[in-house]
Amino acid sequence: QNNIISIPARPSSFQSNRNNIGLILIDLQQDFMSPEGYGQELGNDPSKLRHIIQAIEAVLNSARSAGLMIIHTRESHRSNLADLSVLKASNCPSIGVDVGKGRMMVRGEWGSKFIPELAPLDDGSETVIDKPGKSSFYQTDLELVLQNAQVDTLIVCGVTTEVCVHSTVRDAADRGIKCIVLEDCTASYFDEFHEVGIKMISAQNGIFGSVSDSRYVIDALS
Ligand code: TIU
Repeated sequence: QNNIISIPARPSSFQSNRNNIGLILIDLQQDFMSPEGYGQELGNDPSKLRHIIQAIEAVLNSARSAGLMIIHTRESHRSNLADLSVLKASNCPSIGVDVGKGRMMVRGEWGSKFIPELAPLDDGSETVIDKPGKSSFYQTDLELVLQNAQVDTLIVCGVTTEVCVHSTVRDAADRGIKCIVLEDCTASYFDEFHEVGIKMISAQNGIFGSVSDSRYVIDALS
């Protein structure tokens, strides 16, 4: 197996040793992806996000076969909400509230569970990051985990493009971690935010990272 892989992307294609590449799946949890979760409580239509599930499944399977490090994040809080800032509590009053399916955005509750199609393997080999903020790096050990594995490049899938995907990718760029965001594996409740959010990543010579597509990654890993 050739360890050097090449992924077509914009603004420029990317070459790296597969041992230094990880796959990160951002917040593919019931609260955002399913009816009666937190996203819907915010006034959004969760079905707007579901068209990406199949493409992410294909990328996940191919990353597993290729032996890439796999990271799953979920935006969620402690049961006593001790990690919920006063500002977030005030902007998002439904966090911690049960409107039928359990307390929204709370660890261990239904909303914080991964959707079954994209759940981590049962054997504990994949890294799960519980995060209280929008960036996957904020108050988590993600940077340590990546450093230990010598992963300096992330293939990025998940929701939502302009919120947790953007916060994570911007934060990664400042830390010197390269992100390749898959356009067909990220989504927003707002079509125009997805479109412009993707454009913003690769603009200005890839100011926050690169943009690619699931089929290129699957081809490169196979
Ligand atoms: N509201 C919204 O679009 N997103 C979030 O609150 N979190 C994530 O993007 N995961």
